[in-house]
Amino acid sequence: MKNGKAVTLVVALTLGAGSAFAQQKMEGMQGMDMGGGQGMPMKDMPMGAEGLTHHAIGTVKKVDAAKGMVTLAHGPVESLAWPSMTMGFKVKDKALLDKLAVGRQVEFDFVKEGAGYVVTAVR
Ligand SMILES: [Cu+2]
Repeated sequence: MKNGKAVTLVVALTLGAGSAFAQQKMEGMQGMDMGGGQGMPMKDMPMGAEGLTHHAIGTVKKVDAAKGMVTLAHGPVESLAWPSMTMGFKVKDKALLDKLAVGRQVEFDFVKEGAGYVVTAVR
């Protein structure tokens, strides 16, 4: 009987300690998951990049006022490690189209938005 009680006590203690340990371990793992969440900036990176404003100089090639799109032959963009290229941008505000006459060379700011890039300012 005495031995039986002792065993039960030991088992209880062990279980208690075990569950406490398991809980700590789980908390540790949650902490690690949060760390993984910090590693997640991999996933969030596009979002982070989305906040960045990039600058470029380009020549207006085409304007689609109805769609609020402009095609620009732009120079290298250091912040994106882009070479020169011709590509389409959306304009954030159609009023910007006033400054985007075909053939004009412009200095412009743009941001990543979803899968595309949006011109936010034109100088
Ligand atoms: Cu480009």
